[in-house]
Amino acid sequence: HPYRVAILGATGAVGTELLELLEQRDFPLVSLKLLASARSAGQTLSFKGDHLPVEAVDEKSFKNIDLVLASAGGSVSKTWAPTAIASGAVVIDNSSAFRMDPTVPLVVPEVNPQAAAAHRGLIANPNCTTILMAVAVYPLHQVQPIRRIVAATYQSASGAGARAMEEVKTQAQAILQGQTPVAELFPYPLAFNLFPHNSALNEQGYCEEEMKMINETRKIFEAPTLRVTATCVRVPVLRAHSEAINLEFDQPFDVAQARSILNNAPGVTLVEDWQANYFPMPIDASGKDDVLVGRIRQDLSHPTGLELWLCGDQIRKGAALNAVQIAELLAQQNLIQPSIALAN
Ligand code: A2P
Ligand code: 11C
Repeated sequence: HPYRVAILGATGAVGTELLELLEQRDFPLVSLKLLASARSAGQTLSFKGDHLPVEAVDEKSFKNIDLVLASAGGSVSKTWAPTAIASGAVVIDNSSAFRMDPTVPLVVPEVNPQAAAAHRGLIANPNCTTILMAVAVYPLHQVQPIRRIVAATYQSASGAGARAMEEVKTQAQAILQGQTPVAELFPYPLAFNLFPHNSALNEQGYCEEEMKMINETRKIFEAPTLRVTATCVRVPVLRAHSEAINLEFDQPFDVAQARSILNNAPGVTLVEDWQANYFPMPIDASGKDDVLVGRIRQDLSHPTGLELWLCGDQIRKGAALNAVQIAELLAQQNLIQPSIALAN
């Protein structure tokens, strides 16, 4: 049963990756429509040897579309997802707009594939940093419930989109030429610098990115009282996010057992060469499907604590790949149907 698919935000960092993954993974489609803003209308993008036109999204864009992969930001999703669903499409949304809506499944296929079946025409793809952490931490949580997670992130420029990556390169060139770097998309120069994640701060001093890690992890794990705290930082890496994660359990967690669990966990590759001091790095994670995990060790400050380090391509597993995996899951279970969207 092949599907009529549309990508909303096709020209963006995640959109172009979606296109590549649909081709590589040979997703069952009969047609592919590329949608973006009016700025991009007339451009073409290549797919399976064809040059497909990019169209400006409008009211008629979702007619005769079965599946929409949306990655054009929260406000664009808020504007267009209802239109797409009303015309019978199932939407997989990469934005944060609907993630915490209790009627919307928030899915990481390695963690909670069962949640997808309850969709009412829309499934949310979690935040990238959250997905990477969930993939690495859930296999341990299944063996022994986690009591508390303390995370620190090192997030690449690509998390802010394709243009943000260009901005860092331009800043680096300026600095190397002895000029003053210009910050436009980011609030401050990122090249040869870093800063706490620049999303909006709440009254308690947490930024949105940190609150996403807290709230989305609880929803995905179906653990509403799980204690999670995070400090999110933007670093001058082009692609792939890194995270230092401290886990606290009720009972001591044997390090060898944790290593063996993660060595067999879906979506995880263990990268640990203790002799060579070689562990996951963003350059190794870039372009890879798996989350790279290493430096698994006993927390010396806590008898039931574990430390680990991970890197993951947040455009891929953190966004586009996770969305395509959700689409594959829906296709396998015959859950891409207008009847489902419209009946609810
Ligand atoms: P466009 O290239 O026409 O601006 P990124 O996350 O890399 O910045 O990409 C954002 C994606 O969302 C791009 O494909 C962008 O298209 C698209 N987009 C941004 N604003 C709109 C809009 N108002 N309507 C449709 N697509 C949009
Ligand atoms: C970043 N993770 O790296 C963010 C961007 O919730 O989808 C993506 C925000 C989101 O800045």
